[in-house]
Amino acid sequence: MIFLLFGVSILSLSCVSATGLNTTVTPHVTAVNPSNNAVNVGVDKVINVTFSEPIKAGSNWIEVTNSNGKAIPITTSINGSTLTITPTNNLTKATKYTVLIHTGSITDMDNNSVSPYVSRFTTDSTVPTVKTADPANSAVNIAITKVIKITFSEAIKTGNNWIEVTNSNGKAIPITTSINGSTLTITPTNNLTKATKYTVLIHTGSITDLAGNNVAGYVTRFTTDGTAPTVKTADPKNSATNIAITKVITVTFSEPIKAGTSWIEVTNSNGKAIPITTSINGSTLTITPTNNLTKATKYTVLIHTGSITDLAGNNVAGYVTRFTTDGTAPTVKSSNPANSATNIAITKVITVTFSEAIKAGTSWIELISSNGTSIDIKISISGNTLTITPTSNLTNATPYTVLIHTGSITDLAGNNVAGYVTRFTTYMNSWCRPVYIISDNIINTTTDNARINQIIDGLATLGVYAENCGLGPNKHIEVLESAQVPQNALVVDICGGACAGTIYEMNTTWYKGIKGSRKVFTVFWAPTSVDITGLAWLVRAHDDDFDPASFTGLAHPDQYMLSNGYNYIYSGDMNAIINSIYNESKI
Ligand SMILES: [Ca+2]
Ligand SMILES: [Ca+2]
Ligand SMILES: [Ca+2]
Repeated sequence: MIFLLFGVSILSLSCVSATGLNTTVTPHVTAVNPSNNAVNVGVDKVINVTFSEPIKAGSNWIEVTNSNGKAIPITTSINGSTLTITPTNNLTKATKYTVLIHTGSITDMDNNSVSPYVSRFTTDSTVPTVKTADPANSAVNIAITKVIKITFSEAIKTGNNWIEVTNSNGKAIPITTSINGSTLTITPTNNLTKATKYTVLIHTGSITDLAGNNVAGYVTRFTTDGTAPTVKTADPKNSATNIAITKVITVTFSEPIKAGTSWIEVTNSNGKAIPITTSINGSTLTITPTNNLTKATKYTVLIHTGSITDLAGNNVAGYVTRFTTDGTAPTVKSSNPANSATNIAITKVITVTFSEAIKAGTSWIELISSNGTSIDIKISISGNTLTITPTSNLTNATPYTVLIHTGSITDLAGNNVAGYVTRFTTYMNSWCRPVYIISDNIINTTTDNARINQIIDGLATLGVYAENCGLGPNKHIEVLESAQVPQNALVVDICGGACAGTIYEMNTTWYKGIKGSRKVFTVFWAPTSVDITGLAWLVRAHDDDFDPASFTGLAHPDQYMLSNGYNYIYSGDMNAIINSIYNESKI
Protein backbone atom coordinates (compact mmCIF):
# COMPACT_ATOMS: atom_id res chain seq x y z
CA MET A 1 0.00 0.00 0.00
CA ILE A 2 2.78 2.41 0.91
CA PHE A 3 4.66 1.52 -2.29
CA LEU A 4 1.53 2.20 -4.30
CA LEU A 5 1.09 5.59 -2.63
CA PHE A 6 4.70 6.35 -3.42
CA GLY A 7 4.11 5.12 -6.95
CA VAL A 8 1.39 7.71 -7.42
CA SER A 9 3.71 10.30 -5.98
CA ILE A 10 6.56 9.23 -8.22
CA LEU A 11 4.29 9.37 -11.30
CA SER A 12 3.24 12.87 -10.31
CA LEU A 13 6.85 13.85 -9.66
CA SER A 14 7.98 12.41 -12.93
CA CYS A 15 5.63 14.84 -14.77
CA VAL A 16 7.19 17.71 -12.90
CA SER A 17 10.56 16.19 -13.58
CA ALA A 18 9.82 16.05 -17.37
CA THR A 19 8.99 19.74 -17.37
CA GLY A 20 11.94 20.30 -15.15
CA LEU A 21 14.22 18.68 -17.73
CA ASN A 22 13.20 21.41 -20.25
CA THR A 23 13.57 24.21 -17.82
CA THR A 24 17.11 24.93 -18.82
CA VAL A 25 16.63 24.46 -22.63
CA THR A 26 15.89 27.63 -24.60
CA PRO A 27 13.30 27.40 -27.39
CA HIS A 28 14.65 27.65 -30.90
CA VAL A 29 13.14 28.09 -34.36
CA THR A 30 12.59 24.83 -36.25
CA ALA A 31 10.81 26.23 -39.34
CA VAL A 32 9.88 29.55 -40.90
CA ASN A 33 7.45 30.30 -43.73
CA PRO A 34 8.42 32.07 -45.97
CA SER A 35 11.71 30.23 -45.66
CA ASN A 36 14.81 32.28 -45.07
CA ASN A 37 15.86 34.07 -48.29
CA ALA A 38 12.67 33.00 -50.13
CA VAL A 39 11.81 35.04 -53.20
CA ASN A 40 8.58 35.74 -55.11
CA VAL A 41 6.62 35.71 -51.90
CA GLY A 42 3.01 36.82 -52.17
CA VAL A 43 2.29 40.35 -50.95
CA ASP A 44 -0.52 39.03 -48.79
CA LYS A 45 1.81 36.55 -47.10
CA VAL A 46 1.21 35.69 -43.43
CA ILE A 47 4.49 34.70 -41.71
CA ASN A 48 4.62 31.57 -39.55
CA VAL A 49 7.55 30.74 -37.24
CA THR A 50 7.57 27.34 -35.58
CA PHE A 51 9.52 26.69 -32.38
CA SER A 52 10.99 23.60 -30.77
CA GLU A 53 8.44 23.73 -27.92
CA PRO A 54 5.30 25.57 -26.87
CA ILE A 55 5.87 29.26 -26.48
CA LYS A 56 4.33 32.42 -25.11
CA ALA A 57 4.87 36.09 -25.68
CA GLY A 58 7.76 37.65 -23.80
CA SER A 59 8.39 41.25 -22.94
CA ASN A 60 10.48 42.29 -25.94
CA TRP A 61 9.21 43.05 -29.42
CA ILE A 62 9.00 41.35 -32.78
CA GLU A 63 9.62 43.30 -35.97
CA VAL A 64 9.23 43.02 -39.71
CA THR A 65 11.22 45.68 -41.55
CA ASN A 66 11.18 46.63 -45.20
CA SER A 67 14.22 47.28 -47.37
CA ASN A 68 14.52 50.76 -45.86
CA GLY A 69 14.88 49.21 -42.41
CA LYS A 70 11.52 50.59 -41.44
CA ALA A 71 9.23 48.41 -39.35
CA ILE A 72 5.86 47.79 -40.95
CA PRO A 73 2.67 47.43 -38.89
CA ILE A 74 2.00 43.85 -37.86
CA THR A 75 -0.04 41.82 -35.42
CA THR A 76 1.22 38.63 -33.77
CA SER A 77 -0.45 35.63 -32.25
CA ILE A 78 0.73 32.37 -30.72
CA ASN A 79 -0.82 28.94 -30.96
CA GLY A 80 1.13 26.15 -29.26
CA SER A 81 4.63 26.29 -30.65
CA THR A 82 3.74 28.53 -33.60
CA LEU A 83 4.10 32.28 -33.84
CA THR A 84 1.99 33.92 -36.55
CA ILE A 85 2.97 37.38 -37.81
CA THR A 86 0.31 39.12 -39.92
CA PRO A 87 1.28 42.32 -41.74
CA THR A 88 -1.52 44.82 -41.28
CA ASN A 89 -1.30 45.88 -44.94
CA ASN A 90 -0.29 44.03 -48.09
CA LEU A 91 3.45 43.90 -48.51
CA THR A 92 5.10 45.83 -51.31
CA LYS A 93 6.02 43.87 -54.43
CA ALA A 94 9.69 43.16 -55.22
CA THR A 95 10.78 44.21 -51.72
CA LYS A 96 13.16 42.53 -49.28
CA TYR A 97 11.64 42.06 -45.80
CA THR A 98 13.40 41.07 -42.58
CA VAL A 99 11.68 39.26 -39.72
CA LEU A 100 13.34 40.02 -36.37
CA ILE A 101 12.52 38.02 -33.24
CA HIS A 102 14.39 39.79 -30.51
CA THR A 103 15.67 38.10 -27.34
CA GLY A 104 12.93 38.12 -24.75
CA SER A 105 10.13 38.57 -27.26
CA ILE A 106 9.27 34.87 -27.08
CA THR A 107 9.84 32.47 -24.18
CA ASP A 108 9.00 28.88 -23.48
CA MET A 109 6.53 28.03 -20.73
CA ASP A 110 9.39 28.14 -18.21
CA ASN A 111 10.25 31.68 -19.30
CA ASN A 112 13.42 30.60 -21.08
CA SER A 113 13.88 33.24 -23.72
CA VAL A 114 14.37 32.54 -27.40
CA SER A 115 17.74 33.46 -28.88
CA PRO A 116 17.62 36.36 -31.34
CA TYR A 117 16.31 35.12 -34.70
CA VAL A 118 16.41 36.75 -38.12
CA SER A 119 14.80 35.55 -41.38
CA ARG A 120 14.54 37.38 -44.73
CA PHE A 121 12.38 37.08 -47.82
CA THR A 122 11.65 39.05 -50.96
CA THR A 123 8.13 39.65 -52.32
CA ASP A 124 6.86 38.78 -55.81
CA SER A 125 8.74 40.55 -58.59
CA THR A 126 7.87 38.17 -61.44
CA VAL A 127 5.45 39.43 -64.08
CA PRO A 128 2.58 37.11 -65.03
CA THR A 129 2.84 35.63 -68.52
CA VAL A 130 0.21 34.24 -70.86
CA LYS A 131 0.15 30.43 -70.79
CA THR A 132 -2.73 29.74 -73.20
CA ALA A 133 -5.23 31.65 -75.29
CA ASP A 134 -8.56 30.34 -76.53
CA PRO A 135 -9.00 30.88 -79.47
CA ALA A 136 -5.35 30.07 -80.06
CA ASN A 137 -3.39 32.72 -81.88
CA SER A 138 -4.19 32.67 -85.63
CA ALA A 139 -7.11 30.24 -85.15
CA VAL A 140 -9.73 30.26 -87.92
CA ASN A 141 -13.38 29.24 -88.23
CA ILE A 142 -14.15 30.48 -84.75
CA ALA A 143 -17.81 30.56 -83.70
CA ILE A 144 -19.31 34.03 -83.68
CA THR A 145 -20.52 33.37 -80.13
CA LYS A 146 -17.01 32.66 -78.95
CA VAL A 147 -16.06 33.70 -75.40
CA ILE A 148 -12.31 34.41 -75.26
CA LYS A 149 -10.26 32.95 -72.42
CA ILE A 150 -6.63 33.77 -71.61
CA THR A 151 -4.83 31.88 -68.90
CA PHE A 152 -1.80 33.33 -67.09
CA SER A 153 1.14 31.83 -65.24
CA GLU A 154 -0.31 32.92 -61.89
CA ALA A 155 -3.36 34.44 -60.28
CA ILE A 156 -4.13 37.85 -61.71
CA LYS A 157 -6.18 40.94 -61.09
CA THR A 158 -7.31 43.89 -63.15
CA GLY A 159 -4.72 46.63 -63.66
CA ASN A 160 -5.36 50.20 -64.63
CA ASN A 161 -4.86 49.93 -68.38
CA TRP A 162 -7.43 48.59 -70.83
CA ILE A 163 -8.11 45.40 -72.76
CA GLU A 164 -9.41 45.59 -76.32
CA VAL A 165 -10.85 43.34 -79.00
CA THR A 166 -10.75 45.03 -82.39
CA ASN A 167 -12.32 43.91 -85.64
CA SER A 168 -10.67 43.92 -89.03
CA ASN A 169 -11.29 47.66 -89.31
CA GLY A 170 -9.28 48.17 -86.16
CA LYS A 171 -12.42 49.24 -84.32
CA ALA A 172 -12.84 48.05 -80.72
CA ILE A 173 -16.00 46.02 -80.18
CA PRO A 174 -17.96 46.15 -76.90
CA ILE A 175 -16.79 43.52 -74.41
CA THR A 176 -16.96 42.67 -70.75
CA THR A 177 -14.10 41.08 -68.85
CA SER A 178 -13.88 38.99 -65.74
CA ILE A 179 -11.12 37.27 -63.84
CA ASN A 180 -11.18 33.97 -62.00
CA GLY A 181 -7.85 32.90 -60.48
CA SER A 182 -5.36 32.94 -63.30
CA THR A 183 -7.95 33.15 -66.11
CA LEU A 184 -9.13 36.28 -67.88
CA THR A 185 -12.49 35.89 -69.66
CA ILE A 186 -13.40 38.36 -72.41
CA THR A 187 -17.04 38.21 -73.49
CA PRO A 188 -18.05 40.18 -76.58
CA THR A 189 -21.33 41.95 -75.87
CA ASN A 190 -22.72 41.02 -79.30
CA ASN A 191 -22.16 38.09 -81.62
CA LEU A 192 -19.01 38.48 -83.64
CA THR A 193 -19.22 38.96 -87.41
CA LYS A 194 -18.64 35.90 -89.63
CA ALA A 195 -15.43 35.60 -91.64
CA THR A 196 -13.79 38.49 -89.75
CA LYS A 197 -10.30 38.80 -88.28
CA TYR A 198 -10.29 39.90 -84.64
CA THR A 199 -7.36 41.09 -82.54
CA VAL A 200 -7.28 40.73 -78.76
CA LEU A 201 -5.02 43.37 -77.14
CA ILE A 202 -3.99 43.06 -73.50
CA HIS A 203 -2.18 46.33 -72.97
CA THR A 204 0.68 46.54 -70.48
CA GLY A 205 -0.78 47.35 -67.07
CA SER A 206 -4.25 46.06 -67.89
CA ILE A 207 -3.52 42.86 -65.96
CA THR A 208 -1.15 42.40 -63.02
CA ASP A 209 -0.36 39.59 -60.70
CA LEU A 210 -1.72 39.88 -57.18
CA ALA A 211 1.51 41.73 -56.21
CA GLY A 212 0.86 44.28 -58.92
CA ASN A 213 3.53 43.16 -61.37
CA ASN A 214 2.29 44.21 -64.80
CA VAL A 215 1.73 41.65 -67.50
CA ALA A 216 3.69 42.54 -70.63
CA GLY A 217 1.55 43.71 -73.55
CA TYR A 218 0.00 40.69 -75.33
CA VAL A 219 -1.67 40.32 -78.70
CA THR A 220 -3.55 37.31 -80.12
CA ARG A 221 -5.63 37.11 -83.30
CA PHE A 222 -8.35 34.86 -84.63
CA THR A 223 -10.77 34.75 -87.56
CA THR A 224 -14.47 33.90 -87.25
CA ASP A 225 -16.32 31.19 -89.20
CA GLY A 226 -16.25 31.86 -92.94
CA THR A 227 -16.93 28.27 -94.06
CA ALA A 228 -20.32 27.39 -95.48
CA PRO A 229 -21.99 24.27 -94.05
CA THR A 230 -22.13 21.30 -96.41
CA VAL A 231 -24.45 18.32 -96.54
CA LYS A 232 -22.84 15.23 -95.01
CA THR A 233 -25.70 12.73 -95.33
CA ALA A 234 -29.29 12.62 -96.47
CA ASP A 235 -31.89 10.06 -95.43
CA PRO A 236 -33.32 8.83 -97.77
CA LYS A 237 -30.07 8.74 -99.69
CA ASN A 238 -30.06 10.40 -103.09
CA SER A 239 -31.74 8.11 -105.66
CA ALA A 240 -33.00 5.74 -102.96
CA THR A 241 -36.03 3.66 -103.91
CA ASN A 242 -38.76 1.77 -102.08
CA ILE A 243 -38.98 4.45 -99.41
CA ALA A 244 -41.85 4.19 -96.92
CA ILE A 245 -44.67 6.65 -97.56
CA THR A 246 -44.40 7.74 -93.91
CA LYS A 247 -40.75 8.63 -94.31
CA VAL A 248 -39.41 11.59 -92.37
CA ILE A 249 -36.51 13.12 -94.28
CA THR A 250 -33.32 14.12 -92.45
CA VAL A 251 -30.33 16.00 -93.85
CA THR A 252 -27.18 16.24 -91.76
CA PHE A 253 -24.70 19.09 -92.26
CA SER A 254 -21.02 19.53 -91.54
CA GLU A 255 -21.73 21.84 -88.59
CA PRO A 256 -24.64 23.17 -86.52
CA ILE A 257 -27.13 25.06 -88.64
CA LYS A 258 -30.06 27.43 -88.39
CA ALA A 259 -32.88 28.43 -90.71
CA GLY A 260 -32.01 31.03 -93.30
CA THR A 261 -34.32 33.31 -95.24
CA SER A 262 -34.91 31.14 -98.31
CA TRP A 263 -37.19 28.09 -98.50
CA ILE A 264 -36.97 24.32 -98.51
CA GLU A 265 -39.19 22.28 -100.81
CA VAL A 266 -40.22 18.70 -101.40
CA THR A 267 -41.82 18.27 -104.80
CA ASN A 268 -43.62 15.26 -106.23
CA SER A 269 -43.15 13.82 -109.71
CA ASN A 270 -45.41 16.55 -111.09
CA GLY A 271 -43.04 19.15 -109.69
CA LYS A 272 -45.65 20.25 -107.20
CA ALA A 273 -44.48 21.12 -103.69
CA ILE A 274 -46.12 19.01 -101.00
CA PRO A 275 -46.90 20.40 -97.53
CA ILE A 276 -44.04 19.89 -95.09
CA THR A 277 -42.78 21.13 -91.77
CA THR A 278 -39.09 21.55 -91.00
CA SER A 279 -37.12 21.58 -87.79
CA ILE A 280 -33.46 21.87 -86.90
CA ASN A 281 -31.56 20.17 -84.11
CA GLY A 282 -27.83 20.81 -84.00
CA SER A 283 -26.46 19.95 -87.42
CA THR A 284 -29.59 18.03 -88.55
CA LEU A 285 -32.46 19.36 -90.62
CA THR A 286 -35.67 17.30 -90.34
CA ILE A 287 -38.32 17.59 -93.04
CA THR A 288 -41.66 16.03 -92.13
CA PRO A 289 -44.27 15.72 -94.89
CA THR A 290 -47.63 16.75 -93.47
CA ASN A 291 -49.42 13.84 -95.19
CA ASN A 292 -48.32 10.36 -96.17
CA LEU A 293 -46.38 10.34 -99.41
CA THR A 294 -47.82 8.65 -102.49
CA LYS A 295 -46.60 5.15 -103.36
CA ALA A 296 -44.28 4.61 -106.32
CA THR A 297 -43.65 8.32 -106.69
CA LYS A 298 -40.41 10.19 -107.27
CA TYR A 299 -39.84 13.04 -104.81
CA THR A 300 -37.26 15.82 -104.96
CA VAL A 301 -35.94 17.57 -101.86
CA LEU A 302 -34.71 21.10 -102.65
CA ILE A 303 -32.67 23.02 -100.11
CA HIS A 304 -32.40 26.40 -101.77
CA THR A 305 -29.33 28.58 -101.24
CA GLY A 306 -29.93 30.74 -98.19
CA SER A 307 -32.55 28.42 -96.68
CA ILE A 308 -29.98 27.04 -94.25
CA THR A 309 -26.92 28.78 -92.80
CA ASP A 310 -24.35 27.88 -90.21
CA LEU A 311 -24.64 29.65 -86.86
CA ALA A 312 -22.37 32.40 -88.23
CA GLY A 313 -24.75 32.95 -91.13
CA ASN A 314 -22.70 31.35 -93.90
CA ASN A 315 -25.18 30.07 -96.51
CA VAL A 316 -25.35 26.42 -97.44
CA ALA A 317 -25.04 25.97 -101.20
CA GLY A 318 -28.23 24.82 -102.94
CA TYR A 319 -28.73 21.06 -102.50
CA VAL A 320 -30.98 18.57 -104.24
CA THR A 321 -31.66 14.94 -103.35
CA ARG A 322 -34.25 12.60 -104.83
CA PHE A 323 -35.96 9.41 -103.74
CA THR A 324 -38.81 7.20 -104.87
CA THR A 325 -41.48 5.79 -102.59
CA ASP A 326 -42.40 2.14 -102.25
CA GLY A 327 -43.64 0.70 -105.53
CA THR A 328 -42.92 -2.93 -104.72
CA ALA A 329 -45.82 -5.25 -104.00
CA PRO A 330 -45.49 -7.43 -100.92
CA THR A 331 -44.96 -11.11 -101.62
CA VAL A 332 -45.70 -14.17 -99.54
CA LYS A 333 -42.54 -15.44 -97.86
CA SER A 334 -44.08 -18.41 -96.10
CA SER A 335 -47.35 -19.82 -94.92
CA ASN A 336 -48.16 -22.00 -91.96
CA PRO A 337 -49.45 -24.60 -92.73
CA ALA A 338 -47.09 -24.81 -95.70
CA ASN A 339 -48.67 -25.32 -99.08
CA SER A 340 -49.81 -28.97 -99.49
CA ALA A 341 -49.18 -29.74 -95.82
CA THR A 342 -51.13 -32.67 -94.43
CA ASN A 343 -52.23 -33.86 -91.00
CA ILE A 344 -52.94 -30.32 -89.86
CA ALA A 345 -54.77 -29.95 -86.56
CA ILE A 346 -58.42 -28.94 -86.86
CA THR A 347 -57.70 -26.12 -84.37
CA LYS A 348 -54.98 -24.72 -86.59
CA VAL A 349 -54.57 -20.94 -86.79
CA ILE A 350 -53.22 -20.08 -90.22
CA THR A 351 -50.45 -17.53 -90.63
CA VAL A 352 -49.05 -16.06 -93.83
CA THR A 353 -45.84 -14.06 -93.68
CA PHE A 354 -45.11 -11.38 -96.25
CA SER A 355 -41.95 -9.72 -97.50
CA GLU A 356 -42.79 -6.48 -95.71
CA ALA A 357 -45.25 -4.92 -93.29
CA ILE A 358 -48.81 -5.18 -94.58
CA LYS A 359 -52.29 -3.86 -93.98
CA ALA A 360 -55.77 -4.97 -94.99
CA GLY A 361 -56.88 -4.00 -98.47
CA THR A 362 -60.37 -3.75 -99.90
CA SER A 363 -60.76 -7.31 -101.24
CA TRP A 364 -61.41 -10.42 -99.21
CA ILE A 365 -59.60 -13.45 -97.86
CA GLU A 366 -61.24 -16.86 -97.90
CA LEU A 367 -60.79 -20.26 -96.34
CA ILE A 368 -62.69 -22.88 -98.34
CA SER A 369 -63.13 -26.56 -97.58
CA SER A 370 -62.94 -29.19 -100.31
CA ASN A 371 -66.73 -29.26 -100.75
CA GLY A 372 -66.69 -25.54 -101.56
CA THR A 373 -67.93 -24.36 -98.18
CA SER A 374 -66.54 -21.00 -97.11
CA ILE A 375 -65.35 -21.25 -93.51
CA ASP A 376 -66.00 -18.39 -91.08
CA ILE A 377 -62.68 -16.80 -90.24
CA LYS A 378 -61.27 -13.83 -88.41
CA ILE A 379 -58.41 -11.85 -89.91
CA SER A 380 -55.71 -9.97 -88.06
CA ILE A 381 -52.47 -8.36 -89.15
CA SER A 382 -49.32 -7.67 -87.19
CA GLY A 383 -46.29 -6.31 -89.00
CA ASN A 384 -45.48 -8.70 -91.84
CA THR A 385 -47.88 -11.41 -90.68
CA LEU A 386 -51.47 -12.13 -91.61
CA THR A 387 -53.30 -14.40 -89.18
CA ILE A 388 -56.42 -16.29 -90.25
CA THR A 389 -58.35 -17.82 -87.38
CA PRO A 390 -61.29 -20.13 -88.18
CA THR A 391 -64.14 -19.26 -85.81
CA SER A 392 -64.82 -22.97 -85.20
CA ASN A 393 -62.80 -26.16 -85.47
CA LEU A 394 -62.03 -27.41 -88.97
CA THR A 395 -63.06 -30.93 -90.02
CA ASN A 396 -60.63 -33.80 -89.92
CA ALA A 397 -59.27 -35.35 -93.10
CA THR A 398 -60.39 -32.40 -95.22
CA PRO A 399 -58.46 -30.40 -97.79
CA TYR A 400 -58.74 -26.65 -97.27
CA THR A 401 -57.78 -23.81 -99.57
CA VAL A 402 -56.68 -20.37 -98.37
CA LEU A 403 -57.40 -17.68 -100.97
CA ILE A 404 -55.79 -14.27 -100.57
CA HIS A 405 -57.51 -12.35 -103.34
CA THR A 406 -55.65 -9.57 -105.11
CA GLY A 407 -56.28 -6.36 -103.22
CA SER A 408 -57.11 -8.05 -99.93
CA ILE A 409 -53.65 -7.27 -98.58
CA THR A 410 -51.38 -4.34 -99.44
CA ASP A 411 -48.09 -3.05 -98.15
CA LEU A 412 -48.18 0.07 -96.02
CA ALA A 413 -47.81 2.15 -99.18
CA GLY A 414 -50.89 0.47 -100.66
CA ASN A 415 -49.18 -1.80 -103.21
CA ASN A 416 -51.45 -4.81 -103.70
CA VAL A 417 -50.26 -8.31 -102.96
CA ALA A 418 -50.81 -10.59 -105.94
CA GLY A 419 -53.52 -13.21 -105.50
CA TYR A 420 -52.17 -16.14 -103.46
CA VAL A 421 -53.46 -19.64 -102.89
CA THR A 422 -52.22 -22.22 -100.41
CA ARG A 423 -53.74 -25.60 -99.52
CA PHE A 424 -53.53 -27.95 -96.63
CA THR A 425 -55.33 -31.03 -95.41
CA THR A 426 -56.43 -31.60 -91.84
CA TYR A 427 -55.53 -34.57 -89.71
CA MET A 428 -56.48 -38.01 -90.98
CA ASN A 429 -56.58 -41.16 -88.91
CA SER A 430 -53.39 -42.95 -89.69
CA TRP A 431 -55.29 -46.19 -90.24
CA CYS A 432 -57.60 -44.99 -93.00
CA ARG A 433 -57.75 -43.11 -96.26
CA PRO A 434 -60.10 -40.12 -96.75
CA VAL A 435 -63.00 -41.19 -98.94
CA TYR A 436 -64.20 -39.31 -102.05
CA ILE A 437 -67.49 -40.59 -103.43
CA ILE A 438 -69.05 -40.11 -106.87
CA SER A 439 -72.08 -41.75 -108.38
CA ASP A 440 -73.67 -42.44 -111.74
CA ASN A 441 -77.04 -40.86 -112.24
CA ILE A 442 -78.92 -43.88 -110.90
CA ILE A 443 -82.39 -42.95 -109.56
CA ASN A 444 -82.50 -39.15 -109.41
CA THR A 445 -80.34 -36.38 -107.98
CA THR A 446 -82.15 -36.31 -104.65
CA THR A 447 -82.03 -40.05 -104.06
CA ASP A 448 -78.51 -40.47 -105.38
CA ASN A 449 -77.18 -37.63 -103.16
CA ALA A 450 -79.15 -38.96 -100.19
CA ARG A 451 -77.46 -42.35 -100.64
CA ILE A 452 -74.02 -40.74 -100.74
CA ASN A 453 -74.75 -38.58 -97.69
CA GLN A 454 -75.98 -41.63 -95.79
CA ILE A 455 -72.72 -43.36 -96.61
CA ILE A 456 -70.73 -40.27 -95.49
CA ASP A 457 -72.60 -40.20 -92.18
CA GLY A 458 -72.13 -43.93 -91.71
CA LEU A 459 -68.41 -43.69 -92.35
CA ALA A 460 -68.13 -40.71 -90.00
CA THR A 461 -69.50 -42.81 -87.15
CA LEU A 462 -66.72 -45.26 -87.92
CA GLY A 463 -64.14 -42.44 -87.82
CA VAL A 464 -63.59 -42.18 -91.57
CA TYR A 465 -63.79 -38.89 -93.38
CA ALA A 466 -65.77 -38.92 -96.64
CA GLU A 467 -67.16 -36.36 -99.00
CA ASN A 468 -69.52 -36.17 -101.93
CA CYS A 469 -67.74 -35.35 -105.19
CA GLY A 470 -70.88 -35.27 -107.30
CA LEU A 471 -73.08 -37.17 -109.72
CA GLY A 472 -72.81 -37.84 -113.44
CA PRO A 473 -71.50 -40.19 -116.11
CA ASN A 474 -67.97 -38.74 -116.15
CA LYS A 475 -67.56 -38.02 -112.42
CA HIS A 476 -65.44 -41.17 -111.99
CA ILE A 477 -62.83 -39.55 -114.25
CA GLU A 478 -63.24 -35.99 -112.96
CA VAL A 479 -62.62 -37.10 -109.37
CA LEU A 480 -59.28 -38.63 -110.39
CA GLU A 481 -58.32 -35.54 -112.37
CA SER A 482 -59.03 -33.26 -109.42
CA ALA A 483 -56.01 -31.87 -107.59
CA GLN A 484 -58.30 -31.43 -104.56
CA VAL A 485 -58.49 -35.19 -104.07
CA PRO A 486 -55.33 -36.24 -102.24
CA GLN A 487 -53.19 -39.08 -103.44
CA ASN A 488 -53.96 -41.13 -100.34
CA ALA A 489 -57.70 -40.96 -101.08
CA LEU A 490 -60.05 -43.91 -101.45
CA VAL A 491 -62.22 -43.05 -104.45
CA VAL A 492 -65.62 -44.77 -104.42
CA ASP A 493 -67.47 -45.09 -107.74
CA ILE A 494 -71.16 -45.92 -107.26
CA CYS A 495 -72.55 -47.52 -110.42
CA GLY A 496 -76.13 -48.25 -111.41
CA GLY A 497 -74.99 -51.02 -113.70
CA ALA A 498 -71.89 -52.85 -114.96
CA CYS A 499 -70.25 -51.52 -118.10
CA ALA A 500 -67.59 -53.59 -119.92
CA GLY A 501 -65.84 -50.51 -121.33
CA THR A 502 -65.62 -48.75 -117.97
CA ILE A 503 -64.17 -51.85 -116.28
CA TYR A 504 -61.71 -52.42 -119.12
CA GLU A 505 -60.62 -48.78 -119.01
CA MET A 506 -59.52 -49.14 -115.37
CA ASN A 507 -56.46 -51.09 -116.48
CA THR A 508 -55.31 -48.63 -119.15
CA THR A 509 -52.11 -46.63 -118.69
CA TRP A 510 -54.10 -43.42 -119.05
CA TYR A 511 -56.49 -44.33 -116.24
CA LYS A 512 -53.69 -45.41 -113.94
CA GLY A 513 -51.91 -42.15 -114.73
CA ILE A 514 -54.77 -39.98 -113.49
CA LYS A 515 -55.50 -42.35 -110.60
CA GLY A 516 -51.96 -42.02 -109.24
CA SER A 517 -51.56 -43.67 -105.87
CA ARG A 518 -55.23 -43.31 -104.98
CA LYS A 519 -57.30 -46.44 -104.41
CA VAL A 520 -60.53 -46.98 -106.39
CA PHE A 521 -63.45 -49.08 -105.07
CA THR A 522 -66.63 -49.75 -107.03
CA VAL A 523 -70.13 -50.12 -105.61
CA PHE A 524 -72.59 -51.82 -108.05
CA TRP A 525 -75.85 -50.75 -106.46
CA ALA A 526 -78.17 -53.79 -106.61
CA PRO A 527 -80.37 -54.65 -108.18
CA THR A 528 -78.70 -54.04 -111.53
CA SER A 529 -79.45 -55.75 -114.85
CA VAL A 530 -76.43 -57.95 -114.30
CA ASP A 531 -74.17 -58.97 -111.40
CA ILE A 532 -70.60 -59.43 -112.65
CA THR A 533 -69.78 -61.90 -109.89
CA GLY A 534 -69.02 -65.24 -111.66
CA LEU A 535 -70.05 -63.76 -114.99
CA ALA A 536 -68.27 -65.35 -118.01
CA TRP A 537 -68.82 -62.49 -120.40
CA LEU A 538 -69.95 -58.90 -119.93
CA VAL A 539 -71.23 -57.58 -123.19
CA ARG A 540 -70.57 -54.05 -124.21
CA ALA A 541 -73.60 -51.92 -123.29
CA HIS A 542 -75.62 -50.39 -126.07
CA ASP A 543 -74.83 -46.88 -124.80
CA ASP A 544 -71.16 -47.59 -124.15
CA ASP A 545 -69.17 -45.27 -126.46
CA PHE A 546 -65.87 -46.87 -125.52
CA ASP A 547 -63.20 -46.95 -128.27
CA PRO A 548 -62.44 -49.05 -130.25
CA ALA A 549 -65.71 -50.06 -131.80
CA SER A 550 -64.23 -53.58 -132.16
CA PHE A 551 -64.41 -53.88 -128.36
CA THR A 552 -67.51 -55.99 -127.91
CA GLY A 553 -67.24 -57.08 -124.27
CA LEU A 554 -65.09 -58.33 -121.38
CA ALA A 555 -64.61 -61.95 -120.31
CA HIS A 556 -64.85 -62.63 -116.56
CA PRO A 557 -65.16 -58.94 -115.62
CA ASP A 558 -65.03 -59.75 -111.87
CA GLN A 559 -61.70 -61.56 -112.21
CA TYR A 560 -60.46 -58.79 -114.50
CA MET A 561 -61.13 -56.18 -111.81
CA LEU A 562 -59.72 -58.20 -108.92
CA SER A 563 -56.61 -59.24 -110.84
CA ASN A 564 -55.94 -55.57 -111.63
CA GLY A 565 -56.22 -54.56 -107.97
CA TYR A 566 -59.78 -53.24 -107.89
CA ASN A 567 -62.27 -54.52 -105.28
CA TYR A 568 -66.02 -54.08 -105.66
CA ILE A 569 -69.28 -54.82 -103.91
CA TYR A 570 -72.60 -55.82 -105.50
CA SER A 571 -75.18 -54.81 -102.97
CA GLY A 572 -78.22 -52.69 -102.32
CA ASP A 573 -77.78 -52.94 -98.56
CA MET A 574 -76.64 -49.65 -97.08
CA ASN A 575 -74.92 -51.15 -94.03
CA ALA A 576 -73.08 -53.69 -96.20
CA ILE A 577 -71.95 -50.93 -98.53
CA ILE A 578 -70.75 -48.67 -95.66
CA ASN A 579 -68.88 -51.57 -94.05
CA SER A 580 -67.21 -52.52 -97.29
CA ILE A 581 -66.07 -48.90 -97.91
CA TYR A 582 -64.88 -48.74 -94.30
CA ASN A 583 -62.82 -51.90 -94.78
CA GLU A 584 -61.42 -50.60 -98.08
CA SER A 585 -60.42 -47.29 -96.44
CA LYS A 586 -58.16 -49.08 -93.94
CA ILE A 587 -54.51 -48.77 -94.68
CA1 LIG B 1 4.36 37.49 -60.05
CA1 LIG C 1 -19.23 27.39 -90.96
CA1 LIG D 1 -43.66 -2.51 -100.84
